[in-house]
Amino acid sequence: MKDFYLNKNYQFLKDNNQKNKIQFSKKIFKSLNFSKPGIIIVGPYQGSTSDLGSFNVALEQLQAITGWPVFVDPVSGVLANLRGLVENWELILKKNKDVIQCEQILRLGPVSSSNDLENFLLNFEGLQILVKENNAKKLDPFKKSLEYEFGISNFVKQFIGEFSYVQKKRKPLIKLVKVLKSEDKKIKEIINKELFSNKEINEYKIANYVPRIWPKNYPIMLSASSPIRDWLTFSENRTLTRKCFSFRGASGIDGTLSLALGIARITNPLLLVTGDLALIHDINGFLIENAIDLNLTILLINNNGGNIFKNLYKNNLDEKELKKLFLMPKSINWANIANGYQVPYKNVSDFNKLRDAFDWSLSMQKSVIIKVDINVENEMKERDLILKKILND
Ligand SMILES: Cc1ncc(C[n+]2csc(CCOP(=O)(O)OP(=O)(O)O)c2C)c(N)n1
Repeated sequence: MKDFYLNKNYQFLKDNNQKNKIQFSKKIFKSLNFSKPGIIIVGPYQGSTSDLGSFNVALEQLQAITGWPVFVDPVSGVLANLRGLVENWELILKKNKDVIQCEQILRLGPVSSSNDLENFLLNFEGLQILVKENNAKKLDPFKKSLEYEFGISNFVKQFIGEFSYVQKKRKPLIKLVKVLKSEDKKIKEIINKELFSNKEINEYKIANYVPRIWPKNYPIMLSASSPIRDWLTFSENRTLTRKCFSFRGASGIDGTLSLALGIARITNPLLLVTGDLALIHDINGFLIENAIDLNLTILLINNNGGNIFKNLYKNNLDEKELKKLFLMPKSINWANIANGYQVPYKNVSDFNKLRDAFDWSLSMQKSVIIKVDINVENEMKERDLILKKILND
């Protein structure tokens, strides 16, 4: 009797749900107007690895028939040769989001970890459509979008089916791309000039420089906290030539080393870029079977604690509160820690030496730690300076 009712309930819900979904999809298709300007924003890729190829094919088709600009996350899985990519899109949003004149946004996947993007999406008055890779859960934290859960490949298939031949033809890039590319170029010039005016290592410089010197088809994993945010702001899409991994949100900083070691078992040589708290939190990952023999280079950004909070909360908390609650600085002897786990270790103080250290680690073909110490005061000063230059240009 109980089974009968459960079964009946389930059937009932399923039918109704499916009907709603079909109607909803049609509503989505009708609301978008591909002959008007729009943008495509791609967040971290959450689909299955085996679907990544078709994901990129569908995205390429969508871009071709719209001519829209594309903003992508470092871990979006998008290929570097996609037409319409804007490199410094987050800095453009920070500088002047009003250059983005359009009434529709097509979003793929979750929102990237960017306050500027969040503000932009929150205040955007036009239509937002969010395409999820086979994910039935609500994904839009701002609740401003229509969500489509069957993935971009199905979205494009259904869409193209509804289109006339003329609408399906490849379009030239829309005017907005030109506007954004010219902003992009100005920012690029400042980054190139300022970033390498001295050889001192800073965190935001790492985000721009490391993907230039780590071979461009070798994978990278970015830990949560500053690395994923800095790479979004400063890496200028240089992660897109390779596989790039990260995890964020609820997963936080736990399991950083273990995840990197797991990835390195499948694809290597892998570079893990991590903060000091994230690495120490999961340092026992080295005790997992043959971990130290895996081909993993760990770039340890030692800024003595959770420095992200200094950037996020510098206006909300005083120094003492910040230190006690968030920075949690530790006196760690990293050479001894590395030695304890039998992991080769190097401390590096400038970008030339970092390049040499990568060569050294690649020749080792084992887990190694390369530590760079960050002068936090200097980092914050230089970061403010370069941002000012970009925003006032
Ligand atoms: C398991 C877990 N605990 C706590 C947090 C909160 N948290 C977010 S970032 C962060 C600091 C990370 O510090 P670090 O790895 O040194 O990177 P940095 O902030 O210096 O870039 C902390 C503690 C979290 N995300 N996950």
